[in-house]
Amino acid sequence: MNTKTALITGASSGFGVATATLFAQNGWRVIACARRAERLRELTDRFGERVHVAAFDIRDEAAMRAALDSLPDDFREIDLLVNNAGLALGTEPAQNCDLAQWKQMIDTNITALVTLTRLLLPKLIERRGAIVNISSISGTYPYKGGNVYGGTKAFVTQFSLGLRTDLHGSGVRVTSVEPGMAQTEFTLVRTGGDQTASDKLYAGADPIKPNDIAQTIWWIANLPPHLNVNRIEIMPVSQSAAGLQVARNM
Ligand code: NDP
Ligand code: 8X3
Repeated sequence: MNTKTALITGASSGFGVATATLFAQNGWRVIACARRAERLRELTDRFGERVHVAAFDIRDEAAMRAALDSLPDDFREIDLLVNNAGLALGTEPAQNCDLAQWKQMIDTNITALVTLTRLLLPKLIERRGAIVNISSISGTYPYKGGNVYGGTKAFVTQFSLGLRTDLHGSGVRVTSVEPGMAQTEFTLVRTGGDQTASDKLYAGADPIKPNDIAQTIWWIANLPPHLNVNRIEIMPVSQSAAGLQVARNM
C-alpha cells in the first residue's frame, strides 16, 4: 500500500474534495484543508485515519502555521501539495467592482497560495515532492468580468513556471493545471449564492466534472519521476475561445 501524503487545500468542495477522495481511496494519506470543518469530517467518516482534517481560513497565516505545526507524526512528511483553494467573486466590469471582493480574491488565490508553498518548500525539497497549482483558463483568455480573478490565475500559472526554474535540479515537480468551465460550487460562490445563475451557466454545456480534474491530478502525481507536466489546459468540448472585440466610432 502506498503511504505517500498529500496536502490538499479547498478539500471541502468541488475539485478539492474529489481529489482528496481519489487519493485517499488509493491509499494516500490526505491532509484536507478548508474552512468548513463539517464538510472535511465527511472525509474522515469515510476514510478514517487516512485523512487528517485541518480546518482554517487559508488567508490567516497564523492559523496556517498552527495547522502545519500540529500535524500528527504520520502526516508530517508531505509528498504532494495541491494548491486548490480559491474563488472568483463577481462578474461586473472592473469599473463597477467591489474592491473588498478583489482583495479577497488576491488574498486567497495569490497570497495564501504563495505563503503555504513557501512554508512547505523545504519539506517538499527534502522529499523530492510535487506541487500542483490550480490555475484557470481565465489566466490566459480574458473574458468580461474576469478582471482580477483572471489576474490572480495568470499569477498562479507564472508563479508555477517560476518555481520550476528555481527548483531546477531539486527533483521537485511543479504543474499548473488550468481548467475551463467546471461544475462545482464555484459559480454559487461567485454570484453570492445564486443557484439559478449557477444552474443556467452549466445547463446543456456538459462542463468539466470535479472528478475529471481529480483524475488529472492523480495522473500528474503518479507519472514516472523523470517527467514534469509544466502546464495543462483543459476545457469541456463545449467551450472555446471567442476572440477579440472592436468598439467603432468611439
Ligand atoms: P468550489 O467553490 O467548489 O471550491 C473552492 C474551495 O476553496 C472550497 O473547498 C473552499 O472551502 C476553499 N476556499 C475558498 N476560500 C477559502 C479560504 N479563505 N480558506 C480556506 N479555503 C477556502 O470551487 P472549485 O472546486 O471550482 O475551485 C477550486 C479551484 O479551482 C479554485 O482555485 C478555482 O479558482 C479553480 N478553478 C475552478 C474552475 C471552475 O470552473 N469551477 C475552473 C478553473 C479553475 P471553504 O469554503 O470550506 O473554506
Ligand atoms: C474558473 C472558470 O470560466 O472563469 O476559472 O475560467 S472560468
